[in-house]
Amino acid sequence: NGVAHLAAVDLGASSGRVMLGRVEAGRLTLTEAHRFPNEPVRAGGRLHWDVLGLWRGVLDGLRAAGPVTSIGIDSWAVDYGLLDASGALLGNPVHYRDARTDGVAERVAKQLGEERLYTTTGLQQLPFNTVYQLVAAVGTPQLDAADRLLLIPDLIAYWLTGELGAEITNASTTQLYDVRRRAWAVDLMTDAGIRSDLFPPLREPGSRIGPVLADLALPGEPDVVAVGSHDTASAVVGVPAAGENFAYISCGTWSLVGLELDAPVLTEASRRANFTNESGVDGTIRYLRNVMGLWLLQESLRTWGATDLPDLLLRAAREPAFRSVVDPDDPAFLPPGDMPARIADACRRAGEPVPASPAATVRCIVDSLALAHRRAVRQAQQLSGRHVDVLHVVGGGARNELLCQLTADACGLPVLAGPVEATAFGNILVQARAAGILDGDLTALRAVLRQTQHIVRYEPRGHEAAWRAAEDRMGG
Ligand code: ADP
Ligand code: LRH
Repeated sequence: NGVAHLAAVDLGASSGRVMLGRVEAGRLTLTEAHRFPNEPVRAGGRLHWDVLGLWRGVLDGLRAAGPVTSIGIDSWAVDYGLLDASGALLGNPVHYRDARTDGVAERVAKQLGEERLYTTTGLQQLPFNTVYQLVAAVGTPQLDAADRLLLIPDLIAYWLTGELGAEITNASTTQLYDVRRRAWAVDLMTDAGIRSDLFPPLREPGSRIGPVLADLALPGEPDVVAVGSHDTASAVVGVPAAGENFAYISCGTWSLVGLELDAPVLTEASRRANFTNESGVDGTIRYLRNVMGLWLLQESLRTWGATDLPDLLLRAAREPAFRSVVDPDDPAFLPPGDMPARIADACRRAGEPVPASPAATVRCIVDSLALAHRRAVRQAQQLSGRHVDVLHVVGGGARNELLCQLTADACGLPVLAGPVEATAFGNILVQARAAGILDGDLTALRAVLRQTQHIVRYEPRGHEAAWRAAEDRMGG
């Protein structure tokens, strides 16, 4: 009857959701079938993901979604589960914010060479890249016993279908993937002391993974289809851009700030600025920087036991601008903990006034994030030679009016905010094209979103000199 139902499983660092997409006559609507919290668990001195809790949420969501033709899965990057030779999961996946990688990146980068790492993989140095997690685990009984490594969305796909594979957009975040050859970087693995036989064959977004196992008894006997399984890859597909000259911020737990390019930028200047070249859908490159993002706010709310974010943001909007600014990318902010205290410390160290209330702390976070967005948007343009005239903000942060307006002001660009669920949209769009229900390139897929999604526009209000002065105070 011309109506297709497709399910997107989207596991974010703060919540997981199963979204039901309905495609009819070139229009796409999305409804939430199920949402569940994603709360890390500390056990035996390690921070873990509750992967079985997430799996239960996925199954509950897929049952609630009803019969679908296909299912696509995406999640946060870099983390993995290990399987033994019988396919059993060995232990609980470790969270990328766990301390086991402390100091490892520096050591490995020195051993392998920072330039070689960058020109091979194109990846920014983040302490938790998969390569560093694996080097930290070398010699452990668990890694010795492992037969296969599956990144989180590939693990969920394995449990749904029994098929092993590694989808390329997420494989590209391991720092063990050759961005130009589009293949596993086997030499790097060997030189880092990591067994290359752990890694399953690569698969492309849009390829069919397999039918859902019958014993799961999901409605509609769906297939699982590979999508941009890195959530940021799907989010970028879900950016409702009209042309090429746009920048984006996928704004959730992280702010992923950058451009969509046709080819990686592997220059020395790009490496020094710590810009990443992650592989995207249709051979594109996500040229971006990780900015610490709304994690700063999430951890502050957790510390305060506060729940009313909209009210806090209203109060923050009435606080004076730029009273205190910090560099959000300070590594001190990476691990879980008392974020307001760390922000106060950072202010003290930099000679900035210490925020005296939760509203003042929130204002400091939002001002500082807007400044970090400005820095990254400008650097991305300089380093790539691509000029942009509009900035799309997608993800949960698109609901943060203060952040969107200040980001427009800081960047001197109009901000187009929404959709909040860009990742699920990008996931569904790639499935719909694989099923032959939609066709065309990314611009054509994005046109479907522009027809149906409510996008809020924020105009930049000027004050360039004040933003420049605040950026100087942020340092970094
Ligand atoms: P992730 O995929 O990393 O889990 P999301 O894209 O779901 O993240 O975004 C979550 C963030 O969205 C929250 O940390 C919060 O800051 C922001 N957010 C959610 N709801 C609102 C709201 N009503 N107003 C402002 N911000 C919101
Ligand atoms: C966002 C994200 C980001 C990665 C981080 C680990 O959810 O996938 O792109 O850098 O998580």
